[in-house]
Amino acid sequence: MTDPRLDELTRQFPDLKVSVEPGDLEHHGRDWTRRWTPAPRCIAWPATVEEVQGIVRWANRHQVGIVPSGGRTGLSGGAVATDGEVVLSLDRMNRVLAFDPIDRTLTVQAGIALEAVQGAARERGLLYPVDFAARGSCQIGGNIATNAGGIRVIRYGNTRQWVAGLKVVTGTGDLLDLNRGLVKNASGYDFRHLVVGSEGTLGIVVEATLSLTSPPPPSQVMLLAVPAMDALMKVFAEARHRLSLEAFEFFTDRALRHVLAHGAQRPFEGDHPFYVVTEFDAADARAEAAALAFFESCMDEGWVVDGAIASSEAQAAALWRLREGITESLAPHKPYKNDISVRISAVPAFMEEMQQLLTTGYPDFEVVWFGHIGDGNLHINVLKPADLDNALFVEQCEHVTSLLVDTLARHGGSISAEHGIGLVKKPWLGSVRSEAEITLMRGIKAVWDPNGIMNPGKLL
Ligand code: 2HG
Ligand code: ZN
Repeated sequence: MTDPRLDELTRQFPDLKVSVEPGDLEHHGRDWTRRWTPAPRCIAWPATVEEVQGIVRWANRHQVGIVPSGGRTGLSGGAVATDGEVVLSLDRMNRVLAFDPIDRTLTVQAGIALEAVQGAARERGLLYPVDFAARGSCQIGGNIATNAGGIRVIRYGNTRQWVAGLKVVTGTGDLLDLNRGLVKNASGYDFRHLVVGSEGTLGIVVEATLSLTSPPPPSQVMLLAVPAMDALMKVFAEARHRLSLEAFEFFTDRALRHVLAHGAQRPFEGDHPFYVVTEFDAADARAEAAALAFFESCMDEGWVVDGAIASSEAQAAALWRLREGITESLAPHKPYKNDISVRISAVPAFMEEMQQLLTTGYPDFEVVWFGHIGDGNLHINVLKPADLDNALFVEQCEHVTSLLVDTLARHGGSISAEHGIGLVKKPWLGSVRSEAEITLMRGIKAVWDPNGIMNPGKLL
């Protein structure tokens, strides 16, 4: 180490793993956005809560920023370190600490991968139901920091709903033990919910007690071809009415084209403008008959023109891949991502307006729509033409975002449904949160993190 301040830290915590290797700085200094050049001071991998507290206190003494870091699968620049920060990686704090079958809770360290949480719940005959494509790499601490949503929100809600307790190291280095797994706790402000979705700006989640639930009955996965945008929500209403839904996702033909080019299997012969992947309970013959009746009624109405139902786990996985593989298949095109939401009832009118806005706003760019339409959450990815400079591309896209926020505001929507504000959506926070709210946020931040060392520059 050549930095005397870092020497002080490693002297105080001899077991703390720290790296200043250029490869580590680059790898751990960025997330999936790839828009910023990583330039952290060092990467630190604490293994204990005491080490996390030590790093925070050291950072306060030296006025050094800390970027809490999980699996860095984020899409809003929330885990990017560009300015001499310490990246505090939770990678080594990845254990299951406790399971309580009566409370039906699993206590884990923050650096455990979502998939490992799901597996630990499954081994105990239970379900941790939050789920999305990055499950293998993202970490529960990051899920909590962004209140991650995903593909089963329609039934199970967002991450917030499953957090029964949290241990958090604040920006001053204090350790808070929040809610302790209680089902009922009417003792004032619930800081647990303040930390969920705070994007690492208030403190570092080091431990979480997660609620688990009973696994759902056997399910079926269906893929539907939908001929027009205005039919999508009609199919949704019908599905919600007739079936017990676990997921209802949509994507366009363009999205399909990219996933197929990425190795997925074509589901039907014909091409269709829109597709829906839906999963629903199908425990018995009655439920299967309901599924068939749903499909037939959508066909009769002309809202659906083709369909496939998975008859094995492998087929179900293949249908899900068409939806879950989209982000990865688009990544080489350096997409500009919109992650927006409106109330479910506002989706049809909003989509119509959006389509017009995007057609005029992006006459030359390829625009790919997909997402959790059953939650009112659309992912609109704009692909960068290969010959266009990235900064120029982002500038043009941001101009359209400025128009989009007006449409969103008129429909009472949000500029970020589930990816967070981070760096990417910061210029538009004021379009979805009032001045009074933002002033309160700043005040809260100042109390939790008086020296402004926690994830500096993100969110606010
Ligand atoms: C998804 O729903 C993720 O697949 C990523 O939230 C969305 O790539 C995106 O824009
Ligand atoms: Zn999503």
